[in-house]
Amino acid sequence: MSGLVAGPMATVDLVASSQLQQPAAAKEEEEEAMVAAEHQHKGEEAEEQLLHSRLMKGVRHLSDSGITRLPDSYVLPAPDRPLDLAGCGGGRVIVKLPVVDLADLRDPSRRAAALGTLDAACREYGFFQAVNHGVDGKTMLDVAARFFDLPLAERERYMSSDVRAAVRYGTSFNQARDAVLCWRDFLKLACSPQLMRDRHVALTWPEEPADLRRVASAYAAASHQLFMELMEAALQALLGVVSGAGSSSIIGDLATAASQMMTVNCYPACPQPELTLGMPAHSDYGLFTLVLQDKVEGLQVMHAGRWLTVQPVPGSFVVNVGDHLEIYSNGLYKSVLHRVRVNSTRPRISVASFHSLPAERVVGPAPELVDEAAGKPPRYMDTDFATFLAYLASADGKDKTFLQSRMLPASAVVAR
Ligand SMILES: O=C(O)CCC(=O)C(=O)O
Repeated sequence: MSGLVAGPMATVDLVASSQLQQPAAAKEEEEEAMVAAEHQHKGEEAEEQLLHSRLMKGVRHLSDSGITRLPDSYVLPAPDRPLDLAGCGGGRVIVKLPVVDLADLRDPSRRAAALGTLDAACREYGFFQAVNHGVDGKTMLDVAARFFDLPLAERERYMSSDVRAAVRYGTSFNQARDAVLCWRDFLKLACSPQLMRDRHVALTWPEEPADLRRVASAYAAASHQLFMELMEAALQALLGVVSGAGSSSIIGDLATAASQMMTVNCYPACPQPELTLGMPAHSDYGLFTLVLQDKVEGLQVMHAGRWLTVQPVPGSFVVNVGDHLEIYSNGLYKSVLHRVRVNSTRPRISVASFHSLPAERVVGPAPELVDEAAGKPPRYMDTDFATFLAYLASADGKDKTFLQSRMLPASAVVAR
């Protein structure tokens, strides 16, 4: 017992006596240790800030700097990595999506068959490829690539954290909030037809390359036209209404006002592509998204529990159903999770155009598709952009939970 007590007491005594014997030296040592710890802390903080500001410059900058190892901030937890063999990441299964030929849709004698293809694709995959559309995607992809080739100082001029800005350059998915960063830089251009009628909006877009404003403006107008054509086709297939006739058609509303946003994506070559993603799994918010991709594959869609890699078809658009169209179709059309993989050798460029109703518009299931007595209850709550923003503020926004959050309880039980 005494031995147990004696130890600590003796220690205290020793410390006390050494303090008495060398008070100045001990204090100095202690101060030095504190200063050193503070320096180390400040050094670590400064290093962290330096790393953070370096990462916020984006992945093109990192890739150009010749890194050979992926910085930790981009390394996904094992189950989220693209080659999660235990889950559904698995091997590289290439899919050739159903093809909707606009030449057929525009030909009255072949329209019915093309409508059937579009309808089946939206129900089964939530995705299709649109060909023979007449939109000049090549020039748009070319100017997009040249934008990302500009020096960082030029690109950085358009960096903004304001998600509503008419022009916004950034990196990752949501760089201010992402726990793990994505291997992507982007340029977002607000380009709804109403904004485009006000020619000033394009004047806020990047000055370089010199042809960007002209090319992107023409492209925005052409993709809006194509979107309207595809929406008319979808409504005809779903409801049997032609060219906006019928009480619940939203074509008339869209012709008056629509929301449209263009995102130009750059996925540079990545030193360790197996550890990260260009874009995490997500679904899109609007009605239809039109994606133009270059020759490099990377887009993957979730189908029957597996990730399928979309085979790039030069000149085509990859079109996907968004959350609004799933809600409007009362679940008949699927807004499907998709993500982007990167690779170690070939940079990839894509341009995604997001189309929907204006932000203030409420979207709910089309009345024609709801009939409680016939066993077709509404499967989703009405929703608007404010609800979506509230959801984004409350969740991490990377998963499909927004759509799930709008499902009515009965349908949540039978949810995919
Ligand atoms: O880069 C791609 O192919 C897809 C882009 C995408 O999913 C998006 O911008 O939301």
